[in-house]
Amino acid sequence: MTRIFSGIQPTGRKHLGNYIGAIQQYVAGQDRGEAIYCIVDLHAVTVAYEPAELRRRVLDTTALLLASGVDPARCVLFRQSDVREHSELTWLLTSVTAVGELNRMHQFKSKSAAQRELVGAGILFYPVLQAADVLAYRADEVPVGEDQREHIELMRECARRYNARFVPDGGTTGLVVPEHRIPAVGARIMDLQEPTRKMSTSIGGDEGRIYVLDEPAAILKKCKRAVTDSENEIRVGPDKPGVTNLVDILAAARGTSVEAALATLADARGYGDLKVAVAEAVTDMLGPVRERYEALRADEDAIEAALAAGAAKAREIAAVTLHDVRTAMGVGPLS
Ligand code: AQP
Repeated sequence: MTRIFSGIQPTGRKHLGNYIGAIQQYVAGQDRGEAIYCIVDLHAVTVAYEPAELRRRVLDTTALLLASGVDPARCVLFRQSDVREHSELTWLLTSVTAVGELNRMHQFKSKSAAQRELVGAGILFYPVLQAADVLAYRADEVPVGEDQREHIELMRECARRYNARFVPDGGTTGLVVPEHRIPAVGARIMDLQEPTRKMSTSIGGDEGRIYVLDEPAAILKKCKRAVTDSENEIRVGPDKPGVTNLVDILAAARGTSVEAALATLADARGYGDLKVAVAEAVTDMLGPVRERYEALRADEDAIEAALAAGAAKAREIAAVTLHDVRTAMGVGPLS
């Protein structure tokens, strides 16, 4: 059975890009294979943060996943720091990771430039931790948005190098080289105010991003104010980033192709109609999530219990990989 792994940060409020690029795929993954999802609190400490807020955000993000349809009965859902094997494997994988590759990562460049006081080494090592997250489970597939392509390529290279160096006979104790799985539509949702840049948690203002928990009125307002162009012609293409983004969002929210979404707009009177259609489709998609969220978030004991049960299952899998890696690398006694 295909093993699927993905991690999501407990930072900030999740936006439409996170929902379409990642969370929707998590829900679908539960029907396609053995799905393992984790809230990556160790990744969140690589930039400035508040400890009490981090703990709260983990619960927020877990409740959001549950409200979206991630079901602990059908997947393994846990908090990254509860499974110590991630940290240990990160260190071991540094032996097969080139510092030059880490230096070249776009996210490292942009996030280190954005730090005001301290550029922590964690920003540089972030992709190694991400590699350890996935490789610890010998996952076949990683459902994430287009922006993670570079990081997935790096983890694939880590796994290949590890196998070549430490499991040269190609035996079953090696690491699995995972595949990147990006959604057919909506792999890169753009900012509504600056449609040449991806919708992001850390860059841009609230008016450019729709939050998963936004009320319908806020969604409509943001869609109506979305930046388009002066043509009033509904078509997609690189010369029309604003309209292309809106049509992409419409297609992803309705679960159709871009062509099908465009066909339904044949009678539209212009961008006004397009924007209202987008707002309606997004509201229909996110409304049920928002309605379920409050009740789920209120029961912190239930969230913690679900995370603890998930961590126990995750640890069982990761411990086997760590045993193999330690043995192959000559770390610790033979067992
Ligand atoms: N604009 C996007 N379109 C499609 N997918 C996206 N993702 C992020 N932005 C878009 C996908 O969302 C997942 C969750 O990412 P995360 O919460 O773990 O990480 P993040 O990097 O903090 O989220 P952001 O919004 O991308 O924050 P910034 O811009 O601050 O780094 C990932 O699978 C990602 O591909």
